[in-house]
Amino acid sequence: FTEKGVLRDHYPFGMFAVPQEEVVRVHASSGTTGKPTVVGYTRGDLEVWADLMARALTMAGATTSSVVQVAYGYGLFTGGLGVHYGVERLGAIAVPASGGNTPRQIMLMEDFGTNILACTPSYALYLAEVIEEMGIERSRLALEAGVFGAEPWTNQMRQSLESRLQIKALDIYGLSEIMGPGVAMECPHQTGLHFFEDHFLPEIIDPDTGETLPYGEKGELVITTLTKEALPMLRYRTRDIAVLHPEPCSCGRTLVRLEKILGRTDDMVIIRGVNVFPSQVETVLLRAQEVAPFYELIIDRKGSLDILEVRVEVTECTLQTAEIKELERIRSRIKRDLDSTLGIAVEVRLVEPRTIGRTEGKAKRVIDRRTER
Ligand code: DLL
Repeated sequence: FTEKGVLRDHYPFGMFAVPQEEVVRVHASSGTTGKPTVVGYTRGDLEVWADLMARALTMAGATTSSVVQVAYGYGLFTGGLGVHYGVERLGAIAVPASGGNTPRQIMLMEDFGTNILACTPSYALYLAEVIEEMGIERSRLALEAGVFGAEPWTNQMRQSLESRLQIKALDIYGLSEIMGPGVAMECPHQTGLHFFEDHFLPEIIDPDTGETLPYGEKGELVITTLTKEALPMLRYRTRDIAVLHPEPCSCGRTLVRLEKILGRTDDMVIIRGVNVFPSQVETVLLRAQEVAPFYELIIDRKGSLDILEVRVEVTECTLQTAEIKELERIRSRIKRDLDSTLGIAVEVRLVEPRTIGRTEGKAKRVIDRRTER
């Protein structure tokens, strides 16, 4: 296996497999501690990347007449430039909005007739909220599909985004170490992400033993690049938890399908010995009509006991109509639902609308106070 640490150990360019003259671009992902992880591309790598991103956008329905607003961050992050060159390769119009300045994003969407929005699902949710607040009628927008990725999101979040934005919300997967966005992409049938096996070989392993698992079993995704030049990877351990399905999709594609990523092994929190993924919490919260999909998990320690508190915003409508007794009923119903889904007792706190931070990029939903001390 190749582990993430190897790139850090050979920071910045030590793992490049070609002479430096052949490298034409670098990207980097911000590590939580210290130096970032740096990745490099030859001209050939950038060609393949643009092709694969064009393929991914085509799966979302983009054509040469589409307008694609790229609201992933431009810069060292692979999201912005990665998607951007795919849009140009396809021949659609790229709107390099980058992340942030939300009212302006919405103005561009309306004025340019944006058909496809590419950003993180948490930013899409924030955009949806601001569109509603600005009172913009949906008929003034030409949005058809969203190409959402870079962080885990659940099918419940998909339903929420699809109904609020009235679009088809599709999942795109990728990681800097392998390329960036465009390693796997969902088609409108939404039965898993088609893994671009002509360039990347996926495997699922048991993260504890390293043993390869058969199709259909849940484990850590491991990827080998087949065509990368500057930074080839052999059996790279992504730390993402997923399942692969070999049956062809009803869209006709035969590429193996990656089930929606459950989360990262490093995002998994262990509370009193039980493994909890933020996505499991999201699934439960989004079933409740009275709360908004803005939430965070706060982990703390009382004495020797770990406590998980889930904070979730109530909707404006709930706040205006529900009495205190009713709010308490909502809270305890959500708590019961979380307790039984997660298998541990959690504390639930309902908070006022707009009190949980919004994000323009990847959401940070877990606050671990145990490590902050
Ligand atoms: O997030 C590349 C990307 C950009 C993908 C835009 C999709 C769209 P990194 O910053 O290196 O690269 O982070 C990679 O993000 O290992 C996963 O844990 C997570 N991730 C990426 N896409 C998804 C997804 C980009 N669709 C890490 N679902 C990966 C769940 C995702 N997690």
